[in-house]
Amino acid sequence: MKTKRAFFLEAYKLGIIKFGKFTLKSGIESPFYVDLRPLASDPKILKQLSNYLLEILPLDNFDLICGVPYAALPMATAMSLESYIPLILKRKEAKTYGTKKLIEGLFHKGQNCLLVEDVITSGKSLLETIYEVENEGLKVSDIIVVLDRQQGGREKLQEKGYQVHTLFTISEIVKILQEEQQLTEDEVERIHDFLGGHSITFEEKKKTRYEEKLKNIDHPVATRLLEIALQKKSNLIASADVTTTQELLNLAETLGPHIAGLKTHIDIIRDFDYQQTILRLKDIAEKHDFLLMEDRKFGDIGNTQELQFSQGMYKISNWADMVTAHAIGGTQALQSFAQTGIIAILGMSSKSNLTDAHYREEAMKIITNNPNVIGCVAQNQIQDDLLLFTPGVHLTTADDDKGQQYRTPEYVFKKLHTDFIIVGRGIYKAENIEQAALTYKIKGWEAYENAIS
Ligand code: 5BU
Repeated sequence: MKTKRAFFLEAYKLGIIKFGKFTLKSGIESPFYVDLRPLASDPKILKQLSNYLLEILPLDNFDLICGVPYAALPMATAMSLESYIPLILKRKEAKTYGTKKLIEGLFHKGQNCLLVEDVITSGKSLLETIYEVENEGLKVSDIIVVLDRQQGGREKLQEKGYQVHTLFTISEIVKILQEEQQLTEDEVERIHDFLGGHSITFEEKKKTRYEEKLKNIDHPVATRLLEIALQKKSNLIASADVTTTQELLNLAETLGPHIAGLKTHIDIIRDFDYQQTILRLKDIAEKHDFLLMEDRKFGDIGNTQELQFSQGMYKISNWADMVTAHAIGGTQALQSFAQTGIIAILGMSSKSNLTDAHYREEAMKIITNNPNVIGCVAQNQIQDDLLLFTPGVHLTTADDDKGQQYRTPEYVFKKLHTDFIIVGRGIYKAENIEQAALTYKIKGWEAYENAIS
């Protein structure tokens, strides 16, 4: 069997939990909405689910299985098929004719019946079912629940002496989705406030305008980049992940008028030559007014980084306006880049990376004291006196097969409050690269304007 986490992520794709603003039956506004019924429409998932549920139960204790109508009925049926524990069916309302039975199937008094429920909130509907099942002379000792919304139901039932087993809690799920970068920190905070019984607001903070950022950030490179963005109405940084000088220069020349910056991985150029590659690239950058970001991702001790930055054949210090660097080497290591604008890597876009909330918090402490850090690469909102650069942007959000995860410009501006989108394959792999760059430029700017208004 796959891990519980992997199973959840697959089931999640069926749309069983939604995040946003929902008004519950009680009139309360909730930041999430759960409906596990779609699970029954995927036989493979339903079968797997029943096995996960059976795995956590003391199966020898039960003579019968009964689902709380309706959502748990297919789950109870699947569990019965997998375990050979006989199923009984509880009606929602007693028949008004014939036997007037409330419980259907074969059973006799004194048997112990396992109850199955999809979601437990206050526990009210479960208590009603328990009462009705017990009324038929059956015993209920255990209840299995797929998802505990953590709103007191479990405790209430346990106080009454029932053993409640749960496959997932909402906190567990929120943690998984946050780690998978499916939820922003704002959303997570709101959910925790809600679960903690605190009042919540759904108002989303507006994204800070570039003009405002210009006032808050005084590094000359950041100022220049923001000025270019405003003047060109472009927050697009094209990632030039090509492997020859000619391709790099062609890309720079064609995209130049539409971009605020060009991001390079200079060490992937096969025919690198300082004169031919860099001096010509520099000319094009000047002609079309865009900045150069070398995505070197420095991650060594200070002395080595200094050498990697200024020596060797690339001589990055001579030409890059910005460089990317990990904060992993600590405060002093991050002082290796003279006045070049540092884009510190806080969170990566790839699947199962190690830049979790704790890492980001510690990295932020290192970054904040460095006057040359002008911004971060991150997949979450960051403080207002830094620029946020977000790679992993594509108009279609299907991930690649090497762990890259994509989001749309709309998403990253609205949810992450990004300042600059970094787009690689979405542009340089397009049939018409100029057209693609224009599309990303326009979409990026529209998304920015929507996020600030
Ligand atoms: P893509 O083709 O749009 O997936 O290219 C993204 C570029 O951004 C590529 O050069 C990566 O090296 C770079 N990148 C990234 O994708 N994710 C990250 O977290 C960081 C950099 Br840091």
